[in-house]
Amino acid sequence: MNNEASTTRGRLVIVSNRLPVVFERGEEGLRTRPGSGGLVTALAPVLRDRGGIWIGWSGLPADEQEEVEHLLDGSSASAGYALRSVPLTAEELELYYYGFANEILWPLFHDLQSHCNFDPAYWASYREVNRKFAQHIAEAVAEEDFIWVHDYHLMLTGAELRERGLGNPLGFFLHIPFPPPDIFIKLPWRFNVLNALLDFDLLGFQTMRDKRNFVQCVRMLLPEIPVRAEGGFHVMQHHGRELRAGVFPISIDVREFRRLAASDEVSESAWYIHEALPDRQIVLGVDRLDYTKGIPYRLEAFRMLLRRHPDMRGRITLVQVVVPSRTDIPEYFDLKTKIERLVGEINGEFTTSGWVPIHYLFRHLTRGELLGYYRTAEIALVTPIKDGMNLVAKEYITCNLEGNGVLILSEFAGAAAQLHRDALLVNPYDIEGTAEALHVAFMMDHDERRRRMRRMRANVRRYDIYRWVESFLDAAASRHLHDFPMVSEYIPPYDTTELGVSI
Ligand code: ADQ
Repeated sequence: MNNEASTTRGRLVIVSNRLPVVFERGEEGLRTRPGSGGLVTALAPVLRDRGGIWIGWSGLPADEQEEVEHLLDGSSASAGYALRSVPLTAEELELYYYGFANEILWPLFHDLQSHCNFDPAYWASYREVNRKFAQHIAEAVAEEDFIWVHDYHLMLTGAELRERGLGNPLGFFLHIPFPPPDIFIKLPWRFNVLNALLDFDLLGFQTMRDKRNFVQCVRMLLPEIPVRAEGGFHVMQHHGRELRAGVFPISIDVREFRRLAASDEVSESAWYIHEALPDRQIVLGVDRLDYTKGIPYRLEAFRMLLRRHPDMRGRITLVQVVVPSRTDIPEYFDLKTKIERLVGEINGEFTTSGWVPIHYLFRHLTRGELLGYYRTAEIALVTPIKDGMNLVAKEYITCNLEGNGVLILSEFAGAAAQLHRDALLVNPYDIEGTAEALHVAFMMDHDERRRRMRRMRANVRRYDIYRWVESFLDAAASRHLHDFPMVSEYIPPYDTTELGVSI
C-alpha cells in the first residue's frame, strides 16, 4: 500500500462547494466578512497553526472573479490561511449546483427518489465542475498536504486528483446521509460515483447507518473489492490503495453557543418571548424551507394533539420558524404554500381570544433571536424525514441553560444515534405517534426533564466540533479512530446491524 504518508507533515487543504466567507455589495463596492458556522470556527485554528488553504466557490458570478481574487488576498491575510476561489459560470451553477447536487443527489440521498430529475446534462456538468475543482486543488497543493473534501457536491474530486497523478492523502466527509443500496442503485451514474469515492483514503460518515449503507453498496455493486472491518473502520482496497471508512458525528461549537445563550441580549430576548406567551409551554420548530424537514407532518401532528387533547388548547403554542430557501424553485414554493395553508387551517380551527396555536415566522432570524427561542422553548420539535445529523437539535440542547427542555427527535435524523436515550424519539411520518410524544413532553415532570436534559447536555458537550475535527484529522494521520461511544450503542427499532446481522 502506498498511502502511508503522514498527514501531519503537510498543510491542511479544505475543499468545499462554498468558501467560508460572505461577500457583500455595499456603497463602497464589494466587501467580505468571515462566515460564522461552527465548521469554520473549528477549522480556522488548525488551518492557522498548520498552514492551510480553503478552496471553494465564492458565491459570485465568474465574471467577478478578478475582484473576488483581489478581495480574497486581503481576507487570507486576516484569516491567517489562504482562500482560493473556484469560478463557476451561470450555466455550471444551473446544471451542477441547482441540477445535479440539488435535484439529484440531495433528494436521492434523503431517500426521496421520486423528487429526482435525472437529467444527463446535470451529470455532464457535475463531472466538469468536479474536474475544475480538482484542477484548482492540484495547482494549489504541495506533495505532503492533506486534502479534506466536504460533501456531496464534490464526490468525484478524489478520482480526478488521482487521475492527475496526485499521491496526497485525501479525506472526504459526507454531511448528508448515504442511502441504502436499493435507493442508491437508482442513480444512473452509480458506478462512477461509487468508484470515485473509493479513490479517497479516508471516508467519513455521520452515523453507522450511513457507513453501513455505503459498505453495502460497495459489496453489492463492486463485489470484487475486498472489504474488512478493522478497529472501528471498514477497510477496502482499490487501485492499489487502502480506503478506510469511519463514523464521525459532527457537532457544534458548544462553548460559543453556551456563552451566547448566557449573554444579556439572549436572556432578554428569551424573557420577552415568554412574556408575550404567558402561562403556556412553547414548542419550537426551526427549519430551512426543505421537503426533507417534514414540516407538514409536524403541523398535522400538532393539529392531532389539539383535537385529541382539548385540555392542551390555550396551554401550548407552536412557534414554527421557517428559513426561506430556494423559493424560486416550484417545488419549494409549493411546499411553502402547503405549510401556510396548514398553519391557516389549524389557527382557523382553534384560535380563541388571547391564544393563537401556531406562531409562524418565515424569515431569517438573527442569532440573538434564534438563541432566545432555543433558550426559552420548553419543547423542541425536530422531526426531519431524513437528516445527516441536524445541528438544530444540538444547538437547542446546548442553549437550554435552565435544563428543563424536552427534545422530540426524529429517529431518521443522524442526531438520534447520539441522543436516542434521552430525547423522545418519533417516526416523523407517524402523525398520531408524534402527537402523543407532544402530549408526553408537555406532561413530563420537572425531575425527569432535568435528568434527560442533563445527560443530553453532557453528551453534546463531550463531543463538540473541535473533537470532531481532531478525530477526523487523527484518523487520517495515525489511522486511529477516536471512540464515539454513543454511535455504537444505538439500536433503533428498524436496525438489524447492531443486533448481530453482519453487513
Ligand atoms: P443543514 O441541512 O443546513 O446541514 P442543520 O444541521 O440543521 O442542517 O443546520 C442548520 C443550521 O442553520 C443550524 O446551525 C442553525 O443554527 C441555522 N439556522 C436554522 N434556522 C435559522 C434561522 N432562522 N436563522 C439563523 N440561522 C438558522 C447539513 C446536513 C445536516 C448536517 C449539517 C452539518 O443536511 O444534516 O447536520 O450539514 O454536517
